[in-house]
Amino acid sequence: MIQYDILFARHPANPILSAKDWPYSINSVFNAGATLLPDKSTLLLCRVEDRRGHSHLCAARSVNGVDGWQIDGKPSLPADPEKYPEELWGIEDPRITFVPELQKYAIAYTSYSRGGPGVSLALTKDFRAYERFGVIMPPDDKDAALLPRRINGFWALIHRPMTPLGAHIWISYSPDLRHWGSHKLMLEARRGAWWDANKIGMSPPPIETPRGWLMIYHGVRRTPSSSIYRLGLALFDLEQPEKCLVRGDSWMFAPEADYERHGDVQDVVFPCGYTVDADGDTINLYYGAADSSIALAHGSIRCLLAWLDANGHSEQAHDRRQRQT
Ligand code: BMA
Repeated sequence: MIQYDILFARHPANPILSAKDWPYSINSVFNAGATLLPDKSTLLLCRVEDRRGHSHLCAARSVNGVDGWQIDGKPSLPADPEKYPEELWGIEDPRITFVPELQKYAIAYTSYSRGGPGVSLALTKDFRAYERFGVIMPPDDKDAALLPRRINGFWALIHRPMTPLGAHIWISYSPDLRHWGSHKLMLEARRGAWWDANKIGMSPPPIETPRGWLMIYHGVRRTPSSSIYRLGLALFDLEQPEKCLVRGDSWMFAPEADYERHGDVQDVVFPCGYTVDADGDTINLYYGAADSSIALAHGSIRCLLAWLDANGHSEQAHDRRQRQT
């Protein structure tokens, strides 16, 4: 008998996209950014790894977001190391945010440079032409997304720099999307035996709800044989997003299905995007499975918030408990 809440139900057609669906030769496709287009069709900007091991981004479009994908016949956003040397070893893990003020989609992605992964930014209106900003957060940094609107007049970027103390989630602010500062720690990896000890990162861009920014984040548990990538939830203040209101104790989604447990990298579920249905509640989460394919799971924003209330604590309460134990 299952004794835990199922917040995301896997689609029976999973995995919905894999290398065999691709119109050109690739190794694998996973970790896709997602958005709805003006005609309400779904666009996935997929991380595609070629048979050198380098990644590029390729757009796939579908009317129902499940099947009938129209996949670009060649890389939609290839790495361009001639102009952007930081893209030498490819570009990975895009997160898409539609920005109403700009009437453009912002794509934050990982550039794999000689110095490690950094965060790059591009804008697009149609996922055909892209305006590249280059690196906005130098290595070692990744797992980034732009918030869809300014906070107190400034653009806000969530990202995950590596520090000697661990891999924690930060937020930074900018007047123009190019110059970034006011860096603030947003969510810390826990320590010890926790499922999200030592290394966490934002997964898809946060979901704006009336109660706050709802974030799905990944926690990496290192085991003697490998790592397990699982997903948890946290809620942040709408106008002061570095302030965590509630954080879930346990993970709420983890590798269980065969396509999540086995592949190029075992035991990985890694969502970079979602769409929300017209009801404003149903969330369609697109996630990379075992760095080998793209899978889909459905949830409810209302249920995610209710689960946090029942299974979460404020960060202050958490700090207190850490001190007591
Ligand atoms: C992370 C990222 C993801 C990848 C995951 C598991 O660090 O690089 O792109 O899916 O590792 O390999």
